[in-house]
Amino acid sequence: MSEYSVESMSAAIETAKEAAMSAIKNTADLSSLRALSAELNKKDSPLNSFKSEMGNLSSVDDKRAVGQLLNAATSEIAVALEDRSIEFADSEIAARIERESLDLTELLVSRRRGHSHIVTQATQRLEDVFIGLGFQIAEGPEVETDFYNFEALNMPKSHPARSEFDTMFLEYGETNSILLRTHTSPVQIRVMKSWKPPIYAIMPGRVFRRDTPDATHMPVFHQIEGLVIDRGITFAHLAGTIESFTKAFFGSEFTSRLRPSFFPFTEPSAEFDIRRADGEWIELGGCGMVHPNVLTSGGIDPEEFSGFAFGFGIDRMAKERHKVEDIREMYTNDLRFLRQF
Ligand code: FA5
Repeated sequence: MSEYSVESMSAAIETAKEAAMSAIKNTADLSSLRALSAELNKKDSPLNSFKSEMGNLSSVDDKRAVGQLLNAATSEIAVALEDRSIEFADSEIAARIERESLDLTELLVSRRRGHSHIVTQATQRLEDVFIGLGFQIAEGPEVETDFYNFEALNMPKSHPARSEFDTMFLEYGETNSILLRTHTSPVQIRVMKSWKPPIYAIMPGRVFRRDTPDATHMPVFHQIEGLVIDRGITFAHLAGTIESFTKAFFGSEFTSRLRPSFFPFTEPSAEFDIRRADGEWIELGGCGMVHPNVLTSGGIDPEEFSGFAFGFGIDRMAKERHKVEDIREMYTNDLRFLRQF
């Protein structure tokens, strides 16, 4: 058999075709398929080189037979290249859909944002209202000395009013000299000692008493103290300030009244009540004209200056504003309760 017989060329064409077909099958991606396609279509590729070798066959019939075989192999390879390229395009589209798909039913767990407790909210609102009326904010320590909590507020050791403020003493220094403050009034003295009149101050903070918890009492609660010291301050200024505050904080349907009362550190003294839209009166705090002895304790000359002071229970204000039945509910840390506000 000569080198260029129909049989030998057919076998070689078949081998070259099989090699091309398996190379096409093994391509990993579109770019390697493109490179392989360029390789197979090169002039000197194994299959293409058979075209020139065909000329060496002796008979026309042999040339025709090998030519048909070559055309069939070439078109089979072209079809395989096309099919493989469609396969790559399809899987590329599928991967892209997978990559870019948006699941609109997916629930993202977002972090829940907390908010301030209603007593903090009330304190901040009170501060805003009083700042609007021209007051400045001051603060004092929760652990106080007997001097600031009682003595300087015209309550000497034997004063019966001290029993109303029975509190927790700390085992520190002289016996019964350091205590958890029973009201925010000691901050009045601290402000008088460090500021110069005219003084328009509010002093919010936490206070402590040996009170048994009930619907309107807590052993730890919050007050906001007010202090005004200036020349020519009268009880009318006190009443006017309290009425403007009531309307600004609770709304225009609320009104206030002052009832005669007694505090050792104010003279005259009054209780401050507000009237709700349903006609009920609620006690919110005490107030009065600053006692001359208190002005003196604070280093202010009572002959030159006069002033008024007030102290409100913030917890009770928050309770009223949000119509909470029982003050204890605000401190049980029940999220179902707290999330309402
Ligand atoms: C005082 O504490 C005075 N320092 C107020 C004052 C300041 C008078 C300046 C004059 C001049 P009283 O003990 O009444 O006063 O308390 C004031 C307010 O705190 C009460 O009206 C009430 O709203 C609130 N309060 C008192 N005890 C409790 C308690 N256990 N729980 C919640 N709120 C309370």
